[in-house]
Amino acid sequence: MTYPKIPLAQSIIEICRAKGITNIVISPGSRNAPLTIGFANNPAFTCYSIADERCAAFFGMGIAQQIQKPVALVCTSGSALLNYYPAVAEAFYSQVPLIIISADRPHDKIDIGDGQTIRQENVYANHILYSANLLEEASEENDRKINEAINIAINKKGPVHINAPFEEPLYETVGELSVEPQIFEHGAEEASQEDVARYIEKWSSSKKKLILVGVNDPDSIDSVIIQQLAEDPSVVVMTETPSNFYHPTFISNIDTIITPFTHEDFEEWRPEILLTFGGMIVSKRVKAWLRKYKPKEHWHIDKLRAYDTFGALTNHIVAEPNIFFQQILPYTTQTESNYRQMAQDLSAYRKIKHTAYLAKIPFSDFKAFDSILPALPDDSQLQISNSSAIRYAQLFENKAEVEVFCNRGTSGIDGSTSTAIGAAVGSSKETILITGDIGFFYDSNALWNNYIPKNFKIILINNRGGGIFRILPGHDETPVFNTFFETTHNLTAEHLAKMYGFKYQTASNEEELKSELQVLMQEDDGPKLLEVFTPMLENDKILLQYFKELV
Ligand SMILES: Cc1ncc(C[n+]2csc(CCOP(=O)(O)OP(=O)(O)O)c2C)c(N)n1
Repeated sequence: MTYPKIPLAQSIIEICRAKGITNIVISPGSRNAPLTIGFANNPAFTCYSIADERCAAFFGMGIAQQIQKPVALVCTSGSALLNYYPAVAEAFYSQVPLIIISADRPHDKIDIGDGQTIRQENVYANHILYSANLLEEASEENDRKINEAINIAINKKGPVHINAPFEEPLYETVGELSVEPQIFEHGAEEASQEDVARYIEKWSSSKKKLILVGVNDPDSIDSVIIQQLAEDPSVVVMTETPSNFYHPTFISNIDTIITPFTHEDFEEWRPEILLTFGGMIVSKRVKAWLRKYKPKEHWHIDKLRAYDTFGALTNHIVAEPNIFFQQILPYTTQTESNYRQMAQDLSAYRKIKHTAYLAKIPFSDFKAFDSILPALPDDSQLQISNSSAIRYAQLFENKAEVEVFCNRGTSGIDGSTSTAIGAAVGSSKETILITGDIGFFYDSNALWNNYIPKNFKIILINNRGGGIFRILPGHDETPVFNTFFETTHNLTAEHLAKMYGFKYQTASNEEELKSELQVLMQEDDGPKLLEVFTPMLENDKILLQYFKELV
């Protein structure tokens, strides 16, 4: 076997191997040569080469999101590791394990005028779970820090940083390891003793319980629990599109239901207990409602963190949601209530209005989603970019068989395509990305990637700018709006598709979209991109009128 000669590089690689890290995304550079040579020559690892570090990091995050295990990112010194930062922040807030390994110059070479040299230690200080600032010589102290970083990434699900200084020569190799790094296990964490009896009593006696589920992994809750929640007349379950939490009685189009609410409606729907789990909440309207009409109690279930999203947090239940439900639901009793019925009735009413409205509107962003979502193949994976794509998707009842993911940690538009490609690589499922045009062109380097599976597909909704800004209050049709908010353009993806080997299709009306979707979903020998052109000046009006016609 070929190993790097530098002992510290050997230690990092061996500890990664011992901890079961197998996916390594490497960006080119010289300072990281000892790591690159070591990882790439070792059959224990699958290595990916991605030049643009911003894309590399989101790509790695997409793999980690799917395999639920840390992915390591390896880059050179200087600004290279700063380009990881958007994905580091996203992984931090969306609890995805990432191990960032940056090569550095030795301490005495920093700030003396050398090139590609910056102050790398603790560079992600505000959004990292642990920073291992290593010293140049291999040592037990270094081993401890490397172990600690990887253990934390695994157990606390998030990004960690290992900064490794290497001195030249960097490319020398040896046939035998010169170190035997120590492997430390993570200390067992005290299981928290929740006040189960109190939860059971409160749950049984409350007549209005609202469960709100944000970004959540598929198949994380037992079907028996889902059924029990669905059958309880005092429980209303509201789910967001990336919650992957389905039952026909659950409300999956929150904004459609609550946007037309009056003060009296909000009061009537105000829960006694609000129970939340999963990550960030997309719906601004549900946040505004519950911040103003606060529940008496807000319980958030999460093994690691609880944000006080509604200014009403009373309990952080430190557990896996499934375990918590298993602990309390069998011991609760149902209480008489019309809460769920009220929700069901309104939901049925809104459905009629929703369908009637869609039947009469012209082709637009909104109408496009009505064709796209039902066309997704069962058992596929949907990745959605930020901005209005995720918000439109939330207005529809999505297929239970389709898993949905969106980078809601920081809601950036900067890495949706890279994440989607990583997720396609990390999962065996057919992956479809729905993206807006600004997000797509922003992250077009994502397509500069040799690992794109042939069943990867992009549906690009091109409304010639950031359509979201037309929907937000404050829109005023001025040159300043067009230039600095919407960033209006006439770009298309045709040449990018050609350059990166994607089959390119277009659609500009409903009929074309429906037939092009069929072509898109057919098996093929390479990835495909369907660009859907929608009317920039009509989209916002059509959406805003929708909310008016729901009552
Ligand atoms: C990295 C980053 N920069 C800026 C923003 C602010 N932002 C939110 S949406 C948006 C425009 C997105 O436009 P597009 O992708 O075309 O989607 P559309 O709104 O048209 O659906 C911008 C710039 C952001 N979320 N992330």
